[in-house]
Amino acid sequence: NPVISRHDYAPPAFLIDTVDLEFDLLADHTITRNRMTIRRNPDAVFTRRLELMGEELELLSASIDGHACASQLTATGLVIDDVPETFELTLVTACKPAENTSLSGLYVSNGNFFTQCEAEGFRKISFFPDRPDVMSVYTVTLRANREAYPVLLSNGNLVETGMLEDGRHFARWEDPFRKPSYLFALVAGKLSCVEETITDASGQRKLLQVWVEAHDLDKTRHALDSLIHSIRWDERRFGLGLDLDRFMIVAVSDFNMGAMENKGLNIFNTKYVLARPETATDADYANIEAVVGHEYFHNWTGNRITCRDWFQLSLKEGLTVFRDQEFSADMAAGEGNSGGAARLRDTGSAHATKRIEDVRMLRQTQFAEDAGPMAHPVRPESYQEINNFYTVTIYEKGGEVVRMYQTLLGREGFRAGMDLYFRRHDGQAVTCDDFRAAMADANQRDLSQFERWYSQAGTPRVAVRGAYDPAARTYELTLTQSYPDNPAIKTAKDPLLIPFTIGLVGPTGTDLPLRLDGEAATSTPVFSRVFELTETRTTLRFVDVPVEPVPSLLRDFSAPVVVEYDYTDAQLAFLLAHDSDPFNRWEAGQRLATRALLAAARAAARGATPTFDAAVVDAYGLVLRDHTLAPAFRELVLTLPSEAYLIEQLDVADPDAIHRARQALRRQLAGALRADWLAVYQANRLLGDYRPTPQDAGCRALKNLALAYLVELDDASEAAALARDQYDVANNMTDRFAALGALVHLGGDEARTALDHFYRMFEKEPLVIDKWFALQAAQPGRPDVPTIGIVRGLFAHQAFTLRNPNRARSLIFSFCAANLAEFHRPDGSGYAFWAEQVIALDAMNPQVAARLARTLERWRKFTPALQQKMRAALEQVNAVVRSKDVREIVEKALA
Ligand code: B3K
Ligand code: ZN
Repeated sequence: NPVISRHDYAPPAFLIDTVDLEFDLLADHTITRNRMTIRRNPDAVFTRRLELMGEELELLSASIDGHACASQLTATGLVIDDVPETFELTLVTACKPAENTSLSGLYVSNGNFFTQCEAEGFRKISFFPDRPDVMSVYTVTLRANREAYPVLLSNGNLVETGMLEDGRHFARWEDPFRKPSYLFALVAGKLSCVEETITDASGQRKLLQVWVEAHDLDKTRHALDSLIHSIRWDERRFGLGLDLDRFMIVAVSDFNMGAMENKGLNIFNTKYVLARPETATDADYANIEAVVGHEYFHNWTGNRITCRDWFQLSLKEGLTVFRDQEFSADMAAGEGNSGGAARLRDTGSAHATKRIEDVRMLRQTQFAEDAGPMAHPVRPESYQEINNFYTVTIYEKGGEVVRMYQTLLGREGFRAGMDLYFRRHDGQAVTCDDFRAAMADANQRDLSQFERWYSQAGTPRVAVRGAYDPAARTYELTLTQSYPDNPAIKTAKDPLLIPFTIGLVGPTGTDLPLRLDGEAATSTPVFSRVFELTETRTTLRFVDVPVEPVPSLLRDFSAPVVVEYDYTDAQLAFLLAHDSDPFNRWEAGQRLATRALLAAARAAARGATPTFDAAVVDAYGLVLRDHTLAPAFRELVLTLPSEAYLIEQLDVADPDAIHRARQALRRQLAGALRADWLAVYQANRLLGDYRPTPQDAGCRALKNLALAYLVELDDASEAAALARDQYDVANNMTDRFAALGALVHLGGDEARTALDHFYRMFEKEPLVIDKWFALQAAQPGRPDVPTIGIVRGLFAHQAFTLRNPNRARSLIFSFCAANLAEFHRPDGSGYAFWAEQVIALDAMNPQVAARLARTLERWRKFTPALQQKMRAALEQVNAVVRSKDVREIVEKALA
């Protein structure tokens, strides 16, 4: 594969001011006429050679200013020599949407047309300088048979519609805003919509639509509400409004990722649109709100200001992730609704709940990525296939980097930086440096060191030591930054500017006032402070400290780093019970459990029975019984660190030992706290209609966690009865699916009966059938029935297809990525299955194949016996792989 390097960036030789596209849509042969007004770019190296990118296109004609012109097809596109300074180029091409299984470019799903252009899909639609720094004004005319394709949509505003001969019709759309080709979209087919007109903050009427297949109309309300909330939130929080007369969301069931922010015409995976209580879980409701928000927020952070090149991807993705996280947190805290005081009481903990969920996911996935062969900086130095770089580093670590500006500059300072960013760059394609400069200039701050967060890969460690001097009443914290070894990382390891929030907790559990040596005493004491670490080693000397404190470090996870501090179990139990920072309360519990689980896993790997001392159980028991804590928070604390997270904490991981250790602790917690679990289960049953509010969702989560613990008991008959009853009476998918999960965990005839019942009940709901596949693929194996047998059986099920990414993910990814003990069975059966599926997908849909390929990239983490089998599977794939997507992943893994 050729390597694309950031340092090779050069401005485009030609600029395209307008693009006029006409489509004659036919599933097996679509004709596209593309008329572009082009001029030479004065800021680029002079050339008369126009080079356009194109893939899988048939060129029917090319003309300049109305005259046919010579052109040469190359491996990557089309070249036209001796072009004038300014000219109009018209290209007519054909493509084959029905044969397009990659779901990139123009394709057909359930008989309807859809497009996906980011990152490089537009070149499958027409020859074009398909790069984000070429921004043009688009006019789009769609022509198609009216009966088969009654709805014709594209970006911007609808300006004309009408009938044509032969039962065809047309629609013309104009997008007044300049945009890069990756934001182009069209949709055509049999779709219905719900719509609502709202008045925005400036008093203008805006038409909002959610388009779905007719039978899904009853599942659109939540997405539409989420869109309205997103619009209101961006007006309030950032003063940013909707800039088009209409905004459309379209749902499609065949989609490679979550959703796409095409200007005015967002295209979504159905999974992030469709919801009604009977079919969608609380998590689905929350995800829909988050993704609708994310794509809507892109309209300013991504579309109005876009990326100069794909190395700057985090400029829009990290920023937009940060924005959607803040939106979800505010919504959870009741700020989205004119909601009453009752909701607002919970504000602090609702924000913390969201933060914990986000950090948990960051640490489990991004920290792992940063420690493996695909490690890259937030602004990568090179790539082979850009689609492989839509990573958790670009998105989630990028989001943390944006959050750190806010932590360093304060909310108002951050807002000033955002305002300046829009004043300077609206309508432009810019870089991460431009964003940092806006933040620095708006706040008169030197943020040059902060650049390292963009250029250096790897997860920093901050080792902390504390020393109390009772005579001097001082407490000294020494913080030392470093990077762990990862041979895949070639970037510098210079000290970072780390915002590090600290509190000191006194023996009664309250925070002590913070004053550094040399600072004047203030009348209003501060109990939590952001310190800026800039050197390899920083010493903070606190004065007037009356007693030895327990340090509460990196409160609210103020930077994406690993903190190393030698807490005793007693100190962790103390912080879990008292820390005023809810994030660190949760963190203390996780540290306590992680330490116990790792010790138990090491024992299990040696063949010993894992045991746990009472400290963990007692600490968890206190939280379980603490009714002053929000249920959602208790559920998070009482959920043990995941197997994937634990694997990352070990030098040599044995997934089976980790699984057995974690199961042993679950069983011990179940048995020791049985009465409490039962009480919590009963106390958190909700009566009445389903509401997807964070409060209700928290109760359901805690209740269902209780059920999951109770089915671990040796005598699970009581739990089985609860699960059966819950399954039967549930008025929502969260409860029904949790009960089904409990029954499947118990196994036997009851599990089979429930699974059959569930399948029949939801046969016509593909998203629910995905859950049905996923649940079975993720179930623990039994000695006589390894899960791989079940997975292979389901692979042959009539409802299974590799073509639909959601379905492929539900079965294959749930097994390979979410059922680690079974996937890593010592016989290598999981790896053989993995190799088969990567190879099959590689020929069909390289993006999905490459994602699956990544589930084996951490192979060097495991025991030698497993490593050897994984390497063999990787080599097997490497020998036959065709796409550059999978090749890049597998080669880097083996390197
Ligand atoms: N920008 C798209 C992702 C495109 C992925 C291309 N492989 C969705 C999003 O981040 O909002
Ligand atoms: Zn995005």
